[in-house]
Amino acid sequence: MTDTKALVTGACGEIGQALVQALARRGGYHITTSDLAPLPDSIKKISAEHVRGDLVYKIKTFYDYDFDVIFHLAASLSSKAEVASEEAHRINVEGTMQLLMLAAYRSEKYGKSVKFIFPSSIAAYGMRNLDTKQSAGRVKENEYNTPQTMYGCNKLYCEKLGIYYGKFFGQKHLDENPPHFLDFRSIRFPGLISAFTLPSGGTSDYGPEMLHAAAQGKPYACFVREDSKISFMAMPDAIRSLLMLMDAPRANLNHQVYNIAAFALTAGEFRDRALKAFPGATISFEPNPRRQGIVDSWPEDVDDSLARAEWGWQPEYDADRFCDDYFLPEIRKRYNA
Ligand code: AKB
Repeated sequence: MTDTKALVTGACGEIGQALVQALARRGGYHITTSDLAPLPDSIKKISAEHVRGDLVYKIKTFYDYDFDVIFHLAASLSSKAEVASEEAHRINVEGTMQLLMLAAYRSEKYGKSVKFIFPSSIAAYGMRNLDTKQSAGRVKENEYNTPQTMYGCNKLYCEKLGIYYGKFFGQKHLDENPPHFLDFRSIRFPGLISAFTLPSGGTSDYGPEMLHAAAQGKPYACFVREDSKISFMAMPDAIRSLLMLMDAPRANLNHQVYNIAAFALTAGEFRDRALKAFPGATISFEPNPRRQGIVDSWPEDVDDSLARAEWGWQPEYDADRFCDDYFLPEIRKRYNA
């Protein structure tokens, strides 16, 4: 059997590194990576080829490749996108658009649907104010689609673009013998926490930053209020969800965009967990108005019943298991804490 040909963009990021390692552990994948940065040691030996540079300008390179599946992870995250909005639009929207066109072209021309796996985000939601956020509870995919950030607008629009290229491109669905469309599948991720890498440029970063700082005995000033609440997930669950969605038979999927959830915590609850594990930790709260505004606009939690029903999603790590079975054992090894 020939290997599945996979492209992973944004391969040097947190999800990228963990995903490339997971594909290699599974075996049977020929992995091409792309990123602005050179490959880190963690995945250097796994990538068959690394295309370095801005996707918008590098896209021509990929027209000669025959990918079965594309994981398009490259993105400028929410906090960074607010200070460099034009650059964020280029990376998040134009880069995605170029790759969708490539996948749509190849799907149609070679009669084989390319799978396009797109990580969207809880940033696609926009809660009008704190009262709405608190009363909304677990939000469904089609509710509160009024993002208040550049990144959220980019993610929501790219979901729509993916659905367009996957179902309606050129309005050819009217044909009697429809051509092969690209197979677009997207997950709205909560904040992700890895024991091995640290995020940068995001707004949910306070969760992982606080825990990593506590483990290293470094003081941490959290940039959101203690009562700020959003949903989070352990990185291994996030990677498992991407693989599960890739593997799901198309016939089982009635939607293109799925929420997934694991545990929702306030920043204060993060602090309590950090102090329990590392009693000497120094954690303070010094809210930054811009980043606070972003977190206040995201829902407290999401309803992931569609993902559970259609492709069997279930997180392995709730807040306790995340701490006890994943994060703390790994982080203690890493920092000798
Ligand atoms: C961010 O904070 O920008 C990301 C996200 C929630 O999509 N981690």
